[in-house]
Amino acid sequence: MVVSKNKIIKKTAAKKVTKKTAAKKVTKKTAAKKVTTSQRTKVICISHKEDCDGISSAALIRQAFGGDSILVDYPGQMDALNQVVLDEKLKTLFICDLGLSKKTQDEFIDLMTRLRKNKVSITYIDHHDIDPTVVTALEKLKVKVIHDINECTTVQVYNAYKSKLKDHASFVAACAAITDYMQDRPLGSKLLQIYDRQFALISATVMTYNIVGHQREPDYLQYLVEELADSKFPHDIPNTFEFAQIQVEKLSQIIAKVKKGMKTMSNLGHMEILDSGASGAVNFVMGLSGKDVGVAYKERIDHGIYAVSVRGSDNCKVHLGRIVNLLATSLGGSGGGHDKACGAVVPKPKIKKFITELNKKIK
Ligand SMILES: [Mn+2]
Repeated sequence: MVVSKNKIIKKTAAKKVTKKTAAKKVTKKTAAKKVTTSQRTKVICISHKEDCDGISSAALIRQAFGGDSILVDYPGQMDALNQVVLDEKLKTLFICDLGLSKKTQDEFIDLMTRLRKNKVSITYIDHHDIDPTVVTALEKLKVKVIHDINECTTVQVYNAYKSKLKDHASFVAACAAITDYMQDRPLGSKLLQIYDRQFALISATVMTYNIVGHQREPDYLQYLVEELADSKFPHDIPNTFEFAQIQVEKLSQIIAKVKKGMKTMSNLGHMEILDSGASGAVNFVMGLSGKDVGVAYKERIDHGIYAVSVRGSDNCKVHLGRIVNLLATSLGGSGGGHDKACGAVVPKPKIKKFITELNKKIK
């Protein structure tokens, strides 16, 4: 109870711009106090921790609704959901920027069913390819589904909850659109137009490098969510530009390593990555291989799997996310994503098969 009280006070402090908002908060606070006997008061947002879109979605949900963020990667997604199902204080749940795959969708629906039985209000906001039967099942459960494959998640959060957000939220959303390659979409492009393009590009890029470079520091990622929710520009968060410079230097070393270690098949370039993230190297693998598809994979020794990143060039005409979803699932893993950018989790012994089969399926 103390925790949620603090949260409410914080929220009020952060939002004291208008009298109207302040008045609203006070009523909420009283309401929260009264229901100490009944249980559910918590707002939680589970969001993707690996990129600017996920972190920014969590930040805008926090600005609009308060509450706490749980930041996860794809392998940790279901663990987090299984945890919140047990949370007897949970009242409102947002799930952002976390696509579902053939492997995870049934369990996801099952978890949503359990949460809905406990009257938890759920909103699922995402832009990854989704099986239409999953949307139908979620809507039947009265899970609010905000889903558009044409706009990044943060832009959709912004669009849905504009009235609860500050003006600065449009900048956070524009940056997320840039990093998800979706700044040319109807809503994303409008948001970017509000700001100077170069200013938005450098902000989005610095943000991305700070997120990617701090994947093993959950407290720092939480701090970024809080700062963005507090309407900070990336350059106003201490040391972000200095940190980005370090990341840029690391990337230039990855270029050199990819040039040496990359291998090619008829339709793709691929490489096992040892000392950086697969997603940071995959664009270089594609670009430097001269092929229209690049695959980078990194072993997760603790999980017995490979984390795989796949990218397609503008010339790539197949939907990589769908192909990878089916292929990874058939090999006992999972995966999915967009037409030209997607990922997979593949059991360690199946990685060779994954690559040769992918090479066959994309010609
Ligand atoms: Mn996204």
